[in-house]
Amino acid sequence: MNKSEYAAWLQYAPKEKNHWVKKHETLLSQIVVSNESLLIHSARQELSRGFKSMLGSEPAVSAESDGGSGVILATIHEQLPVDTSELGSLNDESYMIQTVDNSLYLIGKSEKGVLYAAFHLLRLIQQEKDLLSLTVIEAPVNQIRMINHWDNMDGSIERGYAGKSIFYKDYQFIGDWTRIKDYARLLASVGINAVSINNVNVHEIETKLITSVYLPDVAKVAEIFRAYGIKTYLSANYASPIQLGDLQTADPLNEDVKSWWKEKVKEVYSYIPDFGGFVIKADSEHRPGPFTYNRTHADGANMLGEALNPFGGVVFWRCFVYNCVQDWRDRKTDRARAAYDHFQPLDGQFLDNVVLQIKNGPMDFQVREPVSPLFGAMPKTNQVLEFQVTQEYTGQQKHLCYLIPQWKEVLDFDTFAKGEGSTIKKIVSGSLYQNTLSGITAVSNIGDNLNWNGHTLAQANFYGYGRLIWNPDLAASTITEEWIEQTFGKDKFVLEQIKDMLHKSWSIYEKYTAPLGVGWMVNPGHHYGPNVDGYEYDVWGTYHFADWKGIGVNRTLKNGTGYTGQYFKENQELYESLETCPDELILFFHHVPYTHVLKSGCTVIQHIYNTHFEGVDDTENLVFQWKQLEGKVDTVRYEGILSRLEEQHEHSKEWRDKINTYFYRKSGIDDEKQRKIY
Ligand code: GCV
Repeated sequence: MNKSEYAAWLQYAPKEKNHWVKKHETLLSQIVVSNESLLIHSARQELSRGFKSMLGSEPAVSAESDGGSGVILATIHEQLPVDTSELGSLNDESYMIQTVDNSLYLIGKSEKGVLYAAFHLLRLIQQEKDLLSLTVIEAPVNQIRMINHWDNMDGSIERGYAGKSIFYKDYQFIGDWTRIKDYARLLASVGINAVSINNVNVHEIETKLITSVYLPDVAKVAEIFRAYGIKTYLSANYASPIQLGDLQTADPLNEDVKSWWKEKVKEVYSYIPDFGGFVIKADSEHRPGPFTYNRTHADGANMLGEALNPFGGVVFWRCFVYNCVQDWRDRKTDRARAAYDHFQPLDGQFLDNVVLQIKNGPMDFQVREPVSPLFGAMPKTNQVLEFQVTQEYTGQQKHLCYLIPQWKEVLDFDTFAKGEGSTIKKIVSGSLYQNTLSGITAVSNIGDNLNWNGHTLAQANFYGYGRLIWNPDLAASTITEEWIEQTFGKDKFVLEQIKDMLHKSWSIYEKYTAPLGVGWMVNPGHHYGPNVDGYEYDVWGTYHFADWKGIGVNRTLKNGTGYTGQYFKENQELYESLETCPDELILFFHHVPYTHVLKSGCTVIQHIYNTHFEGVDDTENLVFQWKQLEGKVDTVRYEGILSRLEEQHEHSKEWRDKINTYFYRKSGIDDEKQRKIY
């Protein structure tokens, strides 16, 4: 087994006896821990493992310091020679790392803080940072930091590109608890504190996850995650009372339905006392929901909220609700409007333990979309933002597409909901409206491939997601450098090369795929590869409306679908006007002639040609850049990444030629530069 792929960023690579090691080896030779409770035990184990692997010898572990140098683990409740008052106003997951004399104190406000401090220290050691005069104070900005799995119990993963599920096979739990523990280590190391372990499309067998058939195994998984500070959640089938019980209805206002859920929740908690709650996809893409009974989403979510409330459980209610059987001839219905139209009028009607889960954009995780206008538009409702780490529409982990820059753009976006500065990151962290529950969730990109992510460089999206949602103000470059140094070591050239590749990869992917924010243009079903009209005459509401004169969706208030009207005034005006609408979203908001001149000075058609040629040159260059690292990265990872980059380069040509040819044939307009178009 190639350990380097599997270890991801927790490499703990053995160090040369260099200057840094000589300076720090005494400090790292002893761990002092007086109260080794569950999470502190995990922290201590991880430190012992890391120190041993990196420094070559197992650290001594004792309950009391012998007065010598060492790493001391404690919570603020212990007697300490450190002023911990700064943790007073911070939340329970906060911690400090402080050098005092010749020792290093890892102090958590709670046990969980100690665990996070331990992983922070391991990160610093991997990066060979100075530990002899350290003061760190950290608290997560977002309280909910979650991962959603779309794993099915047959072992498949909906939109999974890294093998099969690590949880299930043939409708059973696999029982490879070691792998799940290693997964928990990766999650905790970047501060993830919640995980839902099954697909939001809850099929027949998975509906039984909340029954005695599977709950003992769910409890085992929860036990592993618990030791790493992670709560376990399940996606539940809204129609469970019908499918599992003998009720004829799932009407949320029906007393029998309410009692059924209350009993069901009680049963779940009898197996898992700290169970997190349910993720619900209702009335979405043919899933059952309250609409069947003429009830609202507030009725449906609150009914589950009431059942979970006595146990402290939470309902994540997804807002991905739209008409998925649209007639393509109908130019009025606009899928982008749907979430806002369904949910915004319900503001203030949801219980405190209900959180609306909203995708970052109004459509579906395209390479470029505007930010969903629902954020900030429901001040009295808890909201979490949903990202997609799995690269469904961004190259399926065959193409390199580093998503941290994209997510940062989303988080920094100003909604103007409460005047200037009402950024998405303030809304989802709960600081703008003081919501009781808030944070960020995302669809996982891991599977049972040895390297977890299919593409080893896609590990950076997993790592970066956790780090970014812990603190959305972290610079993308900081996150990237941390990841590279931990994953590939401290070689400067390796660092610069990989960093450069990662940072331009989103833009490269955007160049050779669907242009100017219009999205889609993928093969239906599996969503890999170009197909300009793949969804054009279909039911999904994802159209580009290209004809011989122009392309794009008119979403203006003036004479389009009116979608721009869902934004606060500043953004409404920005998008409404062709003059001010940013180039990269022009076709999302406007239908324009191919000859329309962009702010860049290029016409739309020439932009399409240029970017598609450039994109392919860029993927060729990615291969070239990676080849410079031969001999500097171990062979298995070197070869694995090279073959993915080569595949990306080949496939980008397919994109270039199909898109360019399509638009050349539609428009009849020549490429100014006379390049080869078919
Ligand atoms: C889990 C998109 C994906 C579906 C996914 C859905 C969702 O439509 O293609 O696979 O279903 O989003 O987020 O519920």
